[in-house]
Order: sequence, then structure tokens, then C-alpha cells
Amino acid sequence: MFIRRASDILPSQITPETVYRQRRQILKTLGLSVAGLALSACGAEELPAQPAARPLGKFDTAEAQTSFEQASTYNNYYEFGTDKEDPAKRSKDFKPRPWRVEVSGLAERTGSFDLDEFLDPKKREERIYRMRCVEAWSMVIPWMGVPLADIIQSFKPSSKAKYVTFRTLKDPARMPGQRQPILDWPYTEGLRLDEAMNPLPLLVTGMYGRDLPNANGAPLRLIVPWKYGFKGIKGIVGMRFDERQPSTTWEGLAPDEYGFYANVNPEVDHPRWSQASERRLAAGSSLFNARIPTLPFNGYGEHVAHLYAGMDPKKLY
Ligand SMILES: Nc1nc2c(c(=O)[nH]1)N[C@H]1C(S)=C(S)[C@@H](COP(=O)(O)O)O[C@H]1N2
Ligand SMILES: [Mo]
Repeated sequence: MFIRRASDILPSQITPETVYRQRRQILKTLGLSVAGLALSACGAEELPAQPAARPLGKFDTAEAQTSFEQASTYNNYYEFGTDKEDPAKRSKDFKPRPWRVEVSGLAERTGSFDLDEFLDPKKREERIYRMRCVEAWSMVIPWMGVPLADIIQSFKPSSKAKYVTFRTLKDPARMPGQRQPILDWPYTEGLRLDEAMNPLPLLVTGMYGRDLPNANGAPLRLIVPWKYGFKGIKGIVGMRFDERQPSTTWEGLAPDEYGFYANVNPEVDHPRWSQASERRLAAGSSLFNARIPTLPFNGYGEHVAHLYAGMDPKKLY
């Protein structure tokens, strides 16, 4: 099985560092650890304590991971500024607790919930997902979160509900980027309810086994791995069930560039650049050299393509 996965790595990406990482990943896939190999080679005394490696889950990618450092210091979160380094630099003092989420619209259970009532932290799982920004960079990140489908079910949406919409905190005193009219604050994003009920989307509260950094949307953000990164709304304080397709931030700003669906599709270029390939930010790849082909649905087609049967994929950019 790991042979198929290893062949997913393009030769152009392989550097001594990625080879090393990949080897560790293969050992992990086999349920072995580097320490486990050392045991047979050199005896028990020198062994450092190692946590048991978990086997890869069915939705996990085995590709080389982006480092925590890179994933938490290079991203978009306009509430803290528009440069990719701004979110990490300018969110340092943000306090993501206490935190409440307001659930409203077409559901049986609505109201204002403390974060730990909104989602059960015991139901968190780790998923190693690719993420693809519309700006053509991508990362591989181990997220910690609860499947969105489980959370939605706990609020019992009515049969009229066809969409779910999320809203980011609006608090210019705590979010300096909101003092400028860059976007129509608060940031909002949404999914069709059947997309939201697919097993892949996660409501995330952590990454790399730790709490979510502020720059990555603490304490609560969405991850939808087959869509462009802007669907992954951060700093969520609201979830609403709607009958009609909601207007969302980027779609509202430039509908020709950022559609509501935002499915990753190498065949539909952004009006100002190609979407056929991406720069993978991962161990061993420098920011400007590792270009790899972009996959339809970001490589998750087997899990999600059926959601769009009968729809023209070229219109779902
Ligand atoms: N509230 C909010 N959420 C947001 C954004 C934002 O500006 N504000 N940017 C989006 C974009 S364009 C991307 S690519 C991802 C990047 O963050 P990540 O690297 O932590 O996934 O966050 C998304 N979520
Ligand atoms: Mo993005």
C-alpha cells in the first residue's frame, strides 16, 4: 500500500529532506517507529521514549507534511492584515477564550453555545489533509477537529434547510485588519448542506497535535479539503441554516474569480493566473521551486465528485 502512496510524490519534489521525511512516513504507515528500528540495531538502553505512531486513516494523505512553522506563519487572515506574514505577527495578543458560537436558522436546536458545548472535544480526530489556496500555493497539514456532519446533526436542521453559513467574529478592537474596509466584515462562508454532511469537512480546533494558533483561526475554523482555501473560514462565531444559497465574502466581492462552490479545478484558470499547478510548501521544498500539478477536487474526487452529478464542473470554480 505504501508503494502506491510513495509514487504519488513527484521526482521533481524529492530532495534528501523529503526522502528522509517520506521514509519516516512509510515507517508510520507500517506502524513502526524510527526508535523501533533502532531497537533491533543497537539494543534497548539508548532508546528515547516515542509515542506510538498511529496508522494512516482512510482520508489521510501520506505526502510530506508542511512544517508547523510554515503552516502557522504564511497564510491569509485579513482580519489581521493582508500580507501572508501578518496573521502570525498581528494576532499574538488575540485571546480566543471565552468563545461562544451562535447557531440560528432552520434547525430544531438553536441558541448561543460555549465552544465546548458547540462541539464535543472528545470527538476530535486528526486528519492529514492537503490544502490548496486559490493563489496557487498548497500545504499538507495534520488538523485536529470534529467532522462537520456530526456537529450539524447535533443541531437537527429542518428539511427546509439547504445551506449552512458560517460567520467570523467582527471585533475591530481585537482584529486590527477590520479597522480598514478591505472586506465586507464579518467574513462569511457557506456550503450546500449535502456538501457539509460529507465526511470530509472538519470544524477544526487544533493542528499538529496542539491548539490552533491564532493565525490559523483559533479557536474554531472550517476545513473543506476539496475546495480552495478561502472556504476555510476562521474565527467562527456563527452557524446558520438557510433555505437559499447565501451571499459569501469572496463571491460577493468578485463572483467571476471566486465562485460559491470553489471546487479545486486545474482546468478552470483564475482570470489572472493558471490553476493548473501549485507551489507545495512542504519539508524540503523552498517557496518558489516545487510546482506540482493541481488535482481535480484537490485529489478528493473519489469522496466528493458524486455531489456534483449533472452540474458543469467548469462552473464550480
Ligand atoms: N475569517 C477569515 N477566514 C479566512 C480568511 C480570511 O481572510 N478571514 N482567508 C482564507 C484563505 S484565502 C485561506 S487560503 C485560508 C488560509 O489559512 P490556513 O493556511 O490557516 O488554512 O484561510 C481562509 N479563511
Ligand atoms: Mo486563499
